[in-house]
Amino acid sequence: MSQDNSRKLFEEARRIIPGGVNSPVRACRSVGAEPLFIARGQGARIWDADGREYLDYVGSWGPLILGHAHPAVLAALGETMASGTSFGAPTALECDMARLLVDCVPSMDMVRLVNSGTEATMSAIRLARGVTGRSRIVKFDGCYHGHADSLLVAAGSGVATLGIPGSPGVPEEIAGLTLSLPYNDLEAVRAAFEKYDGQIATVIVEPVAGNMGVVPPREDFLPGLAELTRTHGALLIFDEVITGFRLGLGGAQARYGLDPDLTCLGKIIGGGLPVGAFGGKKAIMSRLAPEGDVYQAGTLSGNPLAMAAGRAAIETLRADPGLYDRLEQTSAALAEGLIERARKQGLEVSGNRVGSMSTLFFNPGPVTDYASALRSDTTRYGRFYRAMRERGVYLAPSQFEATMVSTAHGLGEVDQTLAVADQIFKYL
Ligand code: KE4
Repeated sequence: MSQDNSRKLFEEARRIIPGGVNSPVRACRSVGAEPLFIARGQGARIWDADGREYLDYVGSWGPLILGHAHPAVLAALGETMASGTSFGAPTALECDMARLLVDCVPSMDMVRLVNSGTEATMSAIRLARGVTGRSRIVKFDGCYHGHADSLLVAAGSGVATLGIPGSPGVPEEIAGLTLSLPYNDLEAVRAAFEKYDGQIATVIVEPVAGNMGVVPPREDFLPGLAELTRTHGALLIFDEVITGFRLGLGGAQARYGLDPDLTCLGKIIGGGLPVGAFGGKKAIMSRLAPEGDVYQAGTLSGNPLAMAAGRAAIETLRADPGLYDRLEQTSAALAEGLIERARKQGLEVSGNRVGSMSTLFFNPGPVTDYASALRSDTTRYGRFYRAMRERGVYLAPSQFEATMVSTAHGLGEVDQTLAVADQIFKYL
């Protein structure tokens, strides 16, 4: 079938929106394709502007753990918008959402709502710097925490070498305050604290990495970060924008039994509407204005529509005790099925999965950090992406993202996906 409408829309978009998209990865450049313009979604499926149907494994990059247009979310939005869309004043909905988050996320005593994951991590970093009086921060290669200047930093030339700007426009003075270290490398973190002792405000980490493809933490990694930050008077920030409510109601911190000082959330907690949140211990969060002196603000923070959609999504997740087990089964069937079929055709692949987030790497593996992830055959991934999309399966347009399964996907969708992949692996 033609893709005339998507192509026409893309031509129009490129004249008035940089690259024709409002977020770079959507341009599909790394997989040698043009973006599809999506017209609608329902459950596990989306339809493009030319009416073609796809099984969707992007899920809006994570928010749609319940699938598209979930009835509970739509009902909550309809009911709420009838009373108006924004007031710039506190609402009971914000108390409901804050209560849900502090009840579900073990480390949270208090929480502040914002409008994106970037705002959440940027604000958490500022709070950690304000509370500790220190300026340096530690992040990890391959982890993405949004596009705030301090976090758009590439690794320095060697381990424990100060960061270099990851983008034009990020001043060296800012990038130079960030250390980017290899994920899963506790020795590198230990060395950084020894070299910059007393200067590091915080370590921010994706407790399960999702932005270099899925990379789980080594067993000692997260507990080691907790111990090192505690010993050196730095704060530990878990960026759970992806893993929050994805890996369970308590996210990765509940799954691995850790107690970070601050946690950043996003995606799922907005039910598909713009949202972010950061929260943690009362003694830390109380330093935020207007109670404290660390400034942070937002016109639409706690927006009623995002709160209503997020509350409906979280309450739906909480109401079904078997939900995460079913997600686990569906995701395991998909991830293991893809690896098995690819290897049967002689392809060198490996895979990582935690809960309902997984990545098939065109890489013999194991993929344990960014350096090993970068050894993947991204050209072959591009061929895989394009062939799957032509046959109605919509994957992330990058080897370095996560395949997201929703509650709307079942073993029927998995079988359909594996049958398509099987045909493609034969000639990939
Ligand atoms: P946003 O500002 O895009 O809402 O969130 C930034 C962010 C923070 N932390 C983590 C762990 C994240 O994964 C993200 C954003 N995720 C990417 C995809 N992996 C968003 C996709 C995009 O940039 O268009």
